[in-house]
Amino acid sequence: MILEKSKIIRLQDLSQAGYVEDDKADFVKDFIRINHIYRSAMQEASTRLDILDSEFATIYNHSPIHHMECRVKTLDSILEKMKRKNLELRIDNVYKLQDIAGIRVICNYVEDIYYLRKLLISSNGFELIRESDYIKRPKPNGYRSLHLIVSVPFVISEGRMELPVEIQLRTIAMDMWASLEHELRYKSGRVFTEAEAAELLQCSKDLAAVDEKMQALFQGPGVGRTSS
Ligand code: 0O2
Repeated sequence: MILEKSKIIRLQDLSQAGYVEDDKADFVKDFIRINHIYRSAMQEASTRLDILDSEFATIYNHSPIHHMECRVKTLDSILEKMKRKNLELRIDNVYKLQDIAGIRVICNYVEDIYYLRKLLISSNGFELIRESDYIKRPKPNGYRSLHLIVSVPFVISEGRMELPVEIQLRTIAMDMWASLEHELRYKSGRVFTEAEAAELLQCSKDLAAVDEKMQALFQGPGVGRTSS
């Protein structure tokens, strides 16, 4: 199942939202084009992941992907990130951000994440640009996921293009922690006390232990990924 969080952007939507004004006008028009091409790269990558998932399920009788969520970064979020990175408001600077198109792949088990990684980067045309393994080395706050930036080739009416897509792979347990931590931090604009931060870190460790136990249960004594 692929859930797409962002929708197709039209100039009239951005005009209504008050974006198409003075200094931002040219940038906003170019952004619509950019949104389309990144969406194409994202769809290409999510389709490839979906195919790999089905193939895996056919051979091993186990589907590694629980579900996927896709999004192209919103204009607000791009503007905020460019400001944070001190990038001038020019469209060529948008290409310096490598997470304009993003896919979150929620897997059943930790091992599924590394199987998918291997399948994805050995599949034709997809090149790994950058990797951050926050599963082997979780962030100090407890955040765990495998982040890949992959260069994705695709074809549109003007011809062949290649753009980076950020792929975040995580288990259901890792996703639970990240979603709730994000909800607590952003929605309520909360700054965690030391005790709360320690509690969140402990939750992450507990969930990592659950992931390990579920993986062991899945494999069971003598129950592996046998071909059906
Ligand atoms: P969104 O809307 O989720 O995309 P960057 O800051 O992006 O230049 P880098 O190294 O790419 O640097 O960032 P990082 O930290 O590897 O990964 C950024 C994304 O990972 C975030 O995207 C989150 O989706 C996720 N992430 C990273 N750390 C945490 C965390 O502590 N908690 C949660 N809940 N998610 C995290 P954005 O940019 O927040 O936006």
